[in-house]
Amino acid sequence: MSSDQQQPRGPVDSSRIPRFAGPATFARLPRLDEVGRADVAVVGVPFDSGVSYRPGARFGSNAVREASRLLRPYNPAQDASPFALAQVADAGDIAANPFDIHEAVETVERAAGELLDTGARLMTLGGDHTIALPLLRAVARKHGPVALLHFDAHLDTWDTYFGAEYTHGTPFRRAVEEGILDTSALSHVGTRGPLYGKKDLTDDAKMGFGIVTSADVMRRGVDEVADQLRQRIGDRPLYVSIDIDCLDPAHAPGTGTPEAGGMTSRELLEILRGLASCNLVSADVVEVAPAYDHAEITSVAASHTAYELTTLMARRIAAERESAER
Ligand SMILES: [Mn+2]
Repeated sequence: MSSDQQQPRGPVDSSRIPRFAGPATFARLPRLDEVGRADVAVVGVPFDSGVSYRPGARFGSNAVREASRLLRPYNPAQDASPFALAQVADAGDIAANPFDIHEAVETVERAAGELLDTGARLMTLGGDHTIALPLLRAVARKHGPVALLHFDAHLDTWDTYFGAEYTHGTPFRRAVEEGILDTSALSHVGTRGPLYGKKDLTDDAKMGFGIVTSADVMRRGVDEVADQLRQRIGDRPLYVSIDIDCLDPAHAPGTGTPEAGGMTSRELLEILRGLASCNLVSADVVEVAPAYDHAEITSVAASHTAYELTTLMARRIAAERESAER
């Protein structure tokens, strides 16, 4: 870090103020308005009007913040201190209209775009999966079509529900139609569970998606899966969208559309750590619905997932800064 660069302001010191005291920003980090600007902005989108089954993900953003109180500043699995490598700050919530999905989608796109314009990468805490579409629109406006790694039990490339184009089961079909994804590098990971018909899969493949099912992860192992994903992504700008229902209900019961036979949280975290060289430009973790949770199992898993993603972004930011100074 060069001398003119201010040392990032890190989390509250938990040896002085207990972890369970004070307001719950993500990982006890400063708010964005306290630090002025951020390299990584953690932003909530408490919106769940796009769900097809159990509602409740509107409470996910703050549940993940609460569960993130126990995150510590050094990440040994990636040998990095993300909050020292880059300024990470909590940007609060985007206030999306719960009664008007079209207006909510516009609001999220605009607010995400404003944060991206400050130079921040986004670590978004949902909210239901509908929000991935406006987030991708904002990211693509900055980076062009992006590679997408989509962790989910479901494909989320269905066309419409009840005639509605914007739902939590349709964001990636809309994104392909809009040309905001790089269709040479699209992957679903953790896919499983019953579908409406085989056509769901053939339609999805036509859009360019590759599928790594949860059974593939178990059979091939996390290292091989991460290697293959990394090769497919290369150095393209990458967006990672994580529906917490990619995890087995044993690891994430608090979600809207659970499916048996999913990945463990250990497998998810290890695959993410295997993406260390990728150019992760922004990410989301969505579909945490705390009312169906037990003992914060789901929000703890989501907070650690967001922590690994934040670490990936902070490492990339530090590496880019270093190469620019050379
Ligand atoms: Mn989803």
